[in-house]
Amino acid sequence: MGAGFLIAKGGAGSRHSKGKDMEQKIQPGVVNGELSGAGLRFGIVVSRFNSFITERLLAASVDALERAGASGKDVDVVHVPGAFELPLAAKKLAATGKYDALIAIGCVLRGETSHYDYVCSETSRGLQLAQMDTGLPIIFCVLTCDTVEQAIDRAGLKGGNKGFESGLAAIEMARLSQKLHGQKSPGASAPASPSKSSRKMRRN
Ligand code: INI
Repeated sequence: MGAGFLIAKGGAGSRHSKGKDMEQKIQPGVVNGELSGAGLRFGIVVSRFNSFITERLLAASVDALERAGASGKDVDVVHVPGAFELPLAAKKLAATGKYDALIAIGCVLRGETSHYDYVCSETSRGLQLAQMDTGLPIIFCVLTCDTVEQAIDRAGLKGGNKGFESGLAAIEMARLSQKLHGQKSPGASAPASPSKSSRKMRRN
């Protein structure tokens, strides 16, 4: 259902403006991804580094998927050593064409050196690149925290659980992708040929 907007034809002060009589209601189309996980397939890539946090995020993520109707048999979990390895594993999973969305789970804690900055920036950049290259939604569930207390808060304590949020985001993006796939204006001309990655990811 579209939200209503009032459009004043001619604009205020225009010589065509005839006040309220000229106001016209239009209903823009709004596209949302529903939160129903039934029948969807998910891949979760999770880092072992700081596993006392990442395993809590993982449990909440799976919980969200299952509560929204996804089946356990449709959820695969892949472990990697650390956050830095998440992008490559995610990209390889995406290339299988088996999944409707992926979730990348990690926890990077600031140390005394600049290592943290490299891991954070390359992990986020790599995951975004993998998502854009493959066209498959990849949910970013990587905590980047200054302290372990901040991470604990976001893995089931004061700040809720970012893992649960990531499960819901994966479902929403999977459903939205299904809807947006192939949508084009009736007047638009077809692209010359679909890219290799979009051909690979095409589903019914
Ligand atoms: N990996 C993490 O997932 N979290 C961290 O906090 C972290 N720190 O601080 O070093 C970390 N480092 C390992 C990195 O992700 C790679 O696994 C490693 O460099 C091997 O490529």
